[in-house]
Amino acid sequence: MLDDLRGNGLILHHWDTDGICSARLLLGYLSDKDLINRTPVLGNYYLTQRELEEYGNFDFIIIADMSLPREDVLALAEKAKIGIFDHHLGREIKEVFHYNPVIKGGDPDCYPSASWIINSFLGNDPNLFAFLGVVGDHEKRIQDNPVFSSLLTDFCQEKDIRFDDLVTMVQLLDSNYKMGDKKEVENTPRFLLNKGSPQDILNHKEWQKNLTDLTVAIEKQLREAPEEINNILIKRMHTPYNIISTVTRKIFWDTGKTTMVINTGFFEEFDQFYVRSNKPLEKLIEKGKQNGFKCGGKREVFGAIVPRNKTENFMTHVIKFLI
Ligand SMILES: [Mn+2]
Repeated sequence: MLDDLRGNGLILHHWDTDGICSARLLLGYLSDKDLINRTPVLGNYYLTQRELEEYGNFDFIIIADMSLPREDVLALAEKAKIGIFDHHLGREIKEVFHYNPVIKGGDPDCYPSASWIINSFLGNDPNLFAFLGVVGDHEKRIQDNPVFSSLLTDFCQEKDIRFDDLVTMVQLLDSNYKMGDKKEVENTPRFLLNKGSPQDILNHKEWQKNLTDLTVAIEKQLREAPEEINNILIKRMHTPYNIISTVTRKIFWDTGKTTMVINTGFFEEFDQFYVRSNKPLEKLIEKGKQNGFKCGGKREVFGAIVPRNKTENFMTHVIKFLI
């Protein structure tokens, strides 16, 4: 798919470390092409009407680490040749090149990030960007993955970096979307193309400042304990920072209990909704999509953007599913 692309190209990628590293790897491989990279409106797992129009004139579009709605992909495919590289759950979109081993039945443990999938597809040896995407999506939990924990240990030894440094790099790369800085998210893949050493990332002054501010905001949320209904922890918060996935992870990993977080402070008219559970969430994702909600996720994660007046009702349905 990547070897016969012509004309103007666009990479549409997730705003997190995995998405950024996926874009970095693709930009490197396609360095002779006329190519830009963009991320959707931060927090949106779909494209707005405006974005669909803006992206309607490219010859090819590569979507990385995002499970965009089928109708959005097909709208883009009217003009552009499309390639999707992803590891999120969902249905295969047969009309385009859709490379996602997980939806074809592959074991998610063997495909822990889009960056890993893309790097293998490109025929590269494992490298910093492939591993950063993996650490980004799993953090310390990746050390429980038998295959990848030993790959990571070997990589760290060979490059003389510590696993904790990889985690810090992820936090720095993720700091831009959490601050709501879409432009900087979009600048980062090219920054990594030109200055992509661990030190370049670790010593980036603006990202370090972001991290300090975010740590304060996250700790503030974690200080107020969640309520508990039927063994499910429910945390409501009102913050302008895009920290819902981080807050959910922390509560879930600290308690081991199914965790639901609602943030009413990020969007104007919508609430952010996020669940982490030991229970498989595939069916919940499917149900949400059938009911017309903007939602998605992976086996252990469910995220949705819900119109404010529907949030309470939506929450009741999700709790019913979870207990
Ligand atoms: Mn990912």
